[in-house]
Amino acid sequence: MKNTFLGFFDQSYESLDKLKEKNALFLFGIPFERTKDNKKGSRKAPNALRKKSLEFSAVSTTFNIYQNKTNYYDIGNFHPVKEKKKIQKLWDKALDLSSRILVLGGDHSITFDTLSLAPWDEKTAIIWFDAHSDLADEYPPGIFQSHGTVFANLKDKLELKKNQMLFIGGHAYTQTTTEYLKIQNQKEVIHLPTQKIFSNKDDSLKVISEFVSNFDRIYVSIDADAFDQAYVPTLATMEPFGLTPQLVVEMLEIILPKTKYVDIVEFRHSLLNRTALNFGVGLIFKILELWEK
Ligand SMILES: [Mn+2]
Repeated sequence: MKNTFLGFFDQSYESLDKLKEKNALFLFGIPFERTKDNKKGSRKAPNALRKKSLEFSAVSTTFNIYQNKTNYYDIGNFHPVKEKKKIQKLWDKALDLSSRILVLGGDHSITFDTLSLAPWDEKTAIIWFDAHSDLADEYPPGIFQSHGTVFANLKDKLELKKNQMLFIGGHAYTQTTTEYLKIQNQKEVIHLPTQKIFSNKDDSLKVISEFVSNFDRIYVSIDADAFDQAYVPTLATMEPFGLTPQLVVEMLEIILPKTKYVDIVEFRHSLLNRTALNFGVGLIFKILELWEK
């Protein structure tokens, strides 16, 4: 028996065919960590976030999940490789019902599993928040599919152009040199570094608005390490000098109206420190609130 995210209807994958109402939101988890060196617990996040959500009310002065026009469904968890066909069917269903998808990772490699099955054309773009660009060709050395190679893999497989890829929040001293070279001078993707957002917010928001205006459909991936370590102190790769939640909300306000998919990944917690989980749940409710506007 799974916990269902607060305010979501517990919908089994098997009964998905019966759904006919449009404007739904399908939430599902991918409790999966791909590479051995990174098996530090983000696979526990989908169920831990659901459980943590039960401590919230899902109602605030600006949002009430029980009075929204969206139909919220929690479809459960899927294995990204063994249950690929089910994830594909969820995309088909979302398209069919003009609906959105919200995914709980897992490590960042799961974004490749979900978005390589998504519908793409030249009016589709991806925006990711991350301390690192995740554009390595191999990470760790010899491994070609991991949390460090997601966007290099997606760019290759889907033949995405530079102007379809906006990377927000890079700043970490732990990224690889290959990654760094790829984002230097906006070489392979468009990059909005954290420091630029802090020092010139208005210009940065303008870059985002202009990017968004070029597309009909946007997919968003949020790595918890884009936020400053103070907000997510138990991550496998927590980083200092990261983004603040308020800045990310301001950026999401611009991005979310055209967004059909969001994933939040790498939300690792420990038994003694559940700050990241509490923050993750709050972030999810904030996303739902902004989607409702
Ligand atoms: Mn990442």
